[in-house]
Amino acid sequence: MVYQVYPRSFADGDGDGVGDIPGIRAHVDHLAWLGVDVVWLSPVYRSPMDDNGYDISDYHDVDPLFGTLDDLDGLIADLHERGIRLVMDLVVNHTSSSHAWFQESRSGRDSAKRDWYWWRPPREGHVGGEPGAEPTNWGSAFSGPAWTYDPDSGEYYLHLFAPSQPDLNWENPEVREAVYSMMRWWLDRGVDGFRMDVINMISKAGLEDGELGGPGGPIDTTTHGDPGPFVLNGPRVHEFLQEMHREVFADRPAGLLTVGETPATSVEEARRYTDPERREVDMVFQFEHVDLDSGPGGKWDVVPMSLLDLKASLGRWQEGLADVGWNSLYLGNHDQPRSVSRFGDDSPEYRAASAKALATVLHLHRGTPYVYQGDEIGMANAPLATVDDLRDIESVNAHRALLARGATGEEAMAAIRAKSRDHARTPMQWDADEHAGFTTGTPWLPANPDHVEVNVAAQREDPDSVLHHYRALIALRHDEPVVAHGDFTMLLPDHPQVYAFTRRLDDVVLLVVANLSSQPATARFDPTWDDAEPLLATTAHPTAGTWSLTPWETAVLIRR
Ligand code: TEU
Repeated sequence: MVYQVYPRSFADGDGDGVGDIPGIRAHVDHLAWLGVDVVWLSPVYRSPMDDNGYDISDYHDVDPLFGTLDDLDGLIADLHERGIRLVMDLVVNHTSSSHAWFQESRSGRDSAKRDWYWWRPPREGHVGGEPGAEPTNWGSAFSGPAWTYDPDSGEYYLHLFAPSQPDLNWENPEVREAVYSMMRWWLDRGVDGFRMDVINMISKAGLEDGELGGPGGPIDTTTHGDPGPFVLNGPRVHEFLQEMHREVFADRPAGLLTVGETPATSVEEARRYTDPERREVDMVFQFEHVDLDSGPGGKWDVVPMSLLDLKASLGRWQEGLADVGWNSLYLGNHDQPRSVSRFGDDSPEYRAASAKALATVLHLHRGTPYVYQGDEIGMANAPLATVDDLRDIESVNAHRALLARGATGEEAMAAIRAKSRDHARTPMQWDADEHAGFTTGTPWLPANPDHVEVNVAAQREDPDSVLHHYRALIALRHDEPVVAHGDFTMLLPDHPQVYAFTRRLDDVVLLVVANLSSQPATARFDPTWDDAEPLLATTAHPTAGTWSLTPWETAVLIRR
C-alpha cells in the first residue's frame, strides 16, 4: 500500500509552523510500524507556494521551507533502510510562473523558450487585456479565465489552474526532453517512481471555445467555457506517456512505481493508460467516485451521494480493469474532504466504526490502496466556520466566485464546508498536546480541535482503534495472496446499506460484508458462510445465511 505524506501538514521539525522533511524523518517509525510499502510525497520542490508546492520554480532543489536536498537524501535512506520506497510528486503539466523556463519564455516573442508555453494573441478584433479578448473562453480550475495577458509582449499565456501555474507546451520536444532528463536525475538520486499530477492534461486538442456551463467546467460557468474536451485525455497523451516510459523507465530495474492523476477519465481510457503491454503507467487515480457528490454545476454544486451509486461506480472499475490494467484505491487525498466525514459518519458515536468499515471495504478491493495521512486514525473535516479559516487558493477563490454569482455567504460557506481542500490539510494529529504534536510553533492551519480525542498516541495504546485496524488490514494484504491477487465479485448491488463482495484466488475465497450506514441492517448470504473462518476481529454470527449487522459493522470471512 501507498501512504501519502502532505509535507506541509505532516510534522514540523523546526518550529516554524510548517511541516518539513526533518519532521517526516522523525516519524518514519510510524510508517514502518503501520506496514507502509511506499510513501508518496506531495511536492517539496522550490516553489512560491501559491498552490502549496504544485507550482514549482525549480525541479532540482528542495524548498527551504521543507529543508534541503541533504534532508531529502536522508529521508530516502531512512525509508529504504526500512524497506519503504519513496515516490515523488511530478508536476509537469505546468510550472510556476517563477520558473526560469517561464521567465525566459515571457521575456519576449522571440525568446528561445517562447514556445515552451502556450502563448496566443488576443482574439481577433479585440484589444489585449480587455474583457473577452482572451484567445478562448476557458475558465481555470481555480476560478477566473484560463488566460492571463502579458502587456509587455501583447500576448496571453494559458494556465488551466492559477495564473501562477502556466501550462507547459508538450508539443515541443525540447519541453519533453527537459522533463525526462529531470525525471532521470531524480531516479538516479534514489527515488522509486512518480505520482504524475494531472498527467492526462498534457496534450491539448486545439484551442477552441468551450461550452458555457459544460460538465466539469469551472465555477463561473456563466462567463467561462469548459476546457475539458480540449485538454483532458488529448490526442497525443498516450504517445507522450509511451515516450516517457521509453526515455525514463525502460532501462531501469523493476520496482519503480508510476501513478497518473487523471480527472474525468473513463474506465475505457484507464485501460489504455494502465495496460502493461502499452507501457504507459502502472495505474491511475480516477475521479468517478469522488465526483458523485458534484451536481451539474460542478464541484461546488453539492448533491447527496448514495451508497448505491458508490457501489455501482467502484464495482464498474473493478470489473473494467479486471483483465487488463490495475486500479488504485482511494477515498481521500490532499484535494478531497476527509473520507470519514464524506463517506462515513464522523459523529462521536460512529466515527471509529465508520472509519474502520470504510477502510475494510477499500483495502479488500483489488488494486493498490492509498492511505492519506491521518486517515489511519480517522481524522475528520475541520470546522471551517468562516471565510477567514480558509487557506487554500481554490477555496478562497471559489468563495469569492460563488458570492459574485449570487450565493449568500451561508450558501457559499456550506459548499466550501462540504468540499474544501483545507479539510485534508489540517495538521496531522500525533498527540493530545496543543497543536496536536505537529509543531512547537504556531501551525500555518490550526489543528482540528478534536485532536484531544483523535490522535496517534492514544490509538497506539488501544488495540481496538482505527489505527490498529489499518495496520491489521495492511498486514492481511501482505499475508493473504487472495487480497492482492484474487478476482472481485460484487454482491447485493441493490442493497441500500450493505457493501458486500467476494474475492477468489484458486480455492481460497474471501467474503467481505460491511454495513455502511448508521442504522442496523440485515442481509442474506449463502448459508455455507455461516461457519467460515473469521478474520480481522469479525464478530458477526449469521444464522442460516441471515446476517444482522449493527451500524458500520463489518465482517470478513475466509474459506480455504
Ligand atoms: O489536482 C488536480 C485536480 O484535478 C483537482 O482535484 C484539483 O485539486 C481541484 O480540486 C479541482 O477542483 C492536482 C493536485 O492534486 C492539486 O493539489 C493541484 O492543485 C492541481 O493538480 C494543480 O497542480
